Amino acid sequence: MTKYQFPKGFWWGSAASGPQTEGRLPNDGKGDSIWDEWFKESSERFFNQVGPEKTSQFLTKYKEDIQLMKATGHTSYRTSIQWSRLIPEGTGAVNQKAVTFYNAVIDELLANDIEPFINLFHFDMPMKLQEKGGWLNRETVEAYVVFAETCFKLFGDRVKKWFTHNEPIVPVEGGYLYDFHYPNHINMKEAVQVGYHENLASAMAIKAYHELDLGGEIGIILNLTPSYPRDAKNAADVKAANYADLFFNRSFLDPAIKGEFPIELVEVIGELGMLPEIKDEDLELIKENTIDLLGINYYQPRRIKAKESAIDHTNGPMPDDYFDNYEMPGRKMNPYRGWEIYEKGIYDILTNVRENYGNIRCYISENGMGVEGEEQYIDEQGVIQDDYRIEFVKDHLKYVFQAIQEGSNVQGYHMWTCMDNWSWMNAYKNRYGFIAVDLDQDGKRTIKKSGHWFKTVSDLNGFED
Ligand code: BGP
Repeated sequence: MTKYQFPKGFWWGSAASGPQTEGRLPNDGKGDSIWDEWFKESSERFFNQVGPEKTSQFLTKYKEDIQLMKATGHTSYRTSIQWSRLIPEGTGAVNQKAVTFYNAVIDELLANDIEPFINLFHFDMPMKLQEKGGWLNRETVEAYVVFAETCFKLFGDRVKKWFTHNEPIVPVEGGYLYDFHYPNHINMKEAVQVGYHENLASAMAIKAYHELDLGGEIGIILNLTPSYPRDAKNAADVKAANYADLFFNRSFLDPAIKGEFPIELVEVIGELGMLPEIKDEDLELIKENTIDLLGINYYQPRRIKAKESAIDHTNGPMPDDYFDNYEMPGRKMNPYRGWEIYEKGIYDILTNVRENYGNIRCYISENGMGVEGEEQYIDEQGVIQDDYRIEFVKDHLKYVFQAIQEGSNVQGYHMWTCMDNWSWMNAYKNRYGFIAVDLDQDGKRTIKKSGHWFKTVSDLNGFED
């Protein structure tokens, strides 16, 4: 027994996504997603102008990579099926090369006792659908359900953990509010419609999955960012934090688990005259098709104070009209990513899910630390001595452990990420992996100290201090 001994069968692994790892090959049949298009249009917006085709070559190196997963103690691994690889136009013909590839990955994982967790949408809208409005257009919802069903039918005999979306609030924020995803609009009314359609698409995919009766589970992966008021005794700060929680967490958490949008959120959007277009039967469908399993991504807390700065009317209403972000003095930072490190946040999320969301089965689906310039920590054996990452994971796992002691229904921990991968606009700036990828040596892989450490944690199902 170790000091922090996790429940038997706890899932140890990591998460990644198709668009961030696979890469492209000539004649692989993949269609463009918004990332391929955006890079073509504006490569200067990507760190060192490295684009999505230069990802970690999982497409060709998956066998080697799965051996490395084994060597780093993985019992499970999450990736996503790229919609634009499987159905290049977004609707219509299925790309048989993609079917062969995903089948091979799934079979290889299972042959190595690593359970595949498969996500369906990881920010990667097929360009053909984006041209018609992407998530703004209800036809995309219908197309997504066909994509989801195609995946369930092709791979559902072996894949027993499915997720409808990864961080669905992020395409809302990035694409329609804060300009870090294509199509780079800043328009809250559109943001609301996009978020609504993602919620609806999720419920419809859940319905389709359950109807197929394939004997697995389906859920959603949410980045739950706890909103802490500057001063818990200051009513205006608390109110502001509540708004941030409604906009960025509960907009997906409530419908996913309770089947309903929070009334306060509906009220505030209604006051703005921005309620989405819905069809009569939608809300009942959302009500009846909730998740089996919740994935929780946690990186950083959100610190909030009452609105003090002037409201910026340039782009019409914005969520930020209701709160200001607060830079807490003395906060611990990851300077590379500019994110606060607050380990207890993971415990607060798990407690919230336990107390207010029926203690639904859940797991930590992402947590991690992106660091720039890790080459400086390479020792004589060529291994990156990333003790800071080990500390980071340990300190979070201790809080996961505490939540379990208090009754949280948390089933596992997945690190972001397995091997260094392409982080959207940040490309390869910050490295997150248990395994280093050397882009100058054809993507050569080397397990970092943290990867070796994680193997011992998985083997012992826990760790000492
Ligand atoms: C999450 C995403 C991942 C991953 C990670 C790291 O929000 O689900 O795709 O990229 O964050 O963040 P970043 O890549 O922005 O540094």
